[in-house]
Amino acid sequence: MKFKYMLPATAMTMAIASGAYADDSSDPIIIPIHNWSSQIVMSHVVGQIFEGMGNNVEFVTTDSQAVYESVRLGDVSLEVEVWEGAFGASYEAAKEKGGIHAASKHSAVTREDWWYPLWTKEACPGLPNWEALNACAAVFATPETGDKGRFLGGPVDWLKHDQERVNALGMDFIVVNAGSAAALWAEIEAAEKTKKPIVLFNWTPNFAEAVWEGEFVEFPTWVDSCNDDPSVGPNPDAAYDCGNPANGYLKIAAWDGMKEKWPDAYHTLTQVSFTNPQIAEMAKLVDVDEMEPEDAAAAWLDENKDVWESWIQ
Ligand code: TMO
Repeated sequence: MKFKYMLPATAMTMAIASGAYADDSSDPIIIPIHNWSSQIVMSHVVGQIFEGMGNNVEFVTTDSQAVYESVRLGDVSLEVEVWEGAFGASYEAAKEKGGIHAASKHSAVTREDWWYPLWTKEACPGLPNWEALNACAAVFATPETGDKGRFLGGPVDWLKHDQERVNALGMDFIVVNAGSAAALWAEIEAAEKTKKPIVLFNWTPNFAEAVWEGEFVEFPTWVDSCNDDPSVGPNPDAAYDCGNPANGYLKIAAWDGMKEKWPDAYHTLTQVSFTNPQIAEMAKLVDVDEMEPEDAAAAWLDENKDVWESWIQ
């Protein structure tokens, strides 16, 4: 990997001066990267900390669901953002097979769900209630969706099961998936010009909350087995009839073999924990300030030494 950005100087100096970190294998720690900004920046933040400790690091772009099988098999070493709503099921399935565990849990509390910018409420005053949203479905109709409302979902690999939810709750909506996270932001920006009502997928922590005031749609409350057990949730005959967790976890997953192969990097990974504002800031550096993820990570590390320096043994 190219060293085109500044390494965290303090960690680097410490490693050289103390001769520490010799326990770690010189094989690269492989960090997977996905398709939303905070995950990409955070991956580089953690990677640059490891590099500062003298480790080799490689980044690979991977599917955000299949990655849990890759971590389990040791093909990639870790995953910095395991969102309960989007990836809880894939993570748990891999964990059950063995080879992957949670090395840390961020202090951030997460939510991923249907969301609207606040101006949408004028056209649909019963919001945020989902039944009120459904009564307003026609407000969200487009040529593409006929007389049904259009819900703009995230990229398909986030696997939100939105169409299943629409079916299970008998909603008059059609789900259209965006090709990228950037397409979601472009859609809000375009709607803002005329204050057009829209409903789309969004999440927190994210940069968006500092840019557009908005609210999540309140669906039937999430219950753990809602997506597996039809009898759970308001529709006794269908799964996927709940909202996503409103207070979801955000974990860091690691390959079980990491502890033995890179014990010092692993120890540091177990210390990593970010807050909602810290994660929103990482996304903002890319999505608002238009920095390259590597540069955003270097800038974040430079500004926040008090947060991460103590994570290095
Ligand atoms: C997986 N995501 C945070 C984009 O919802």
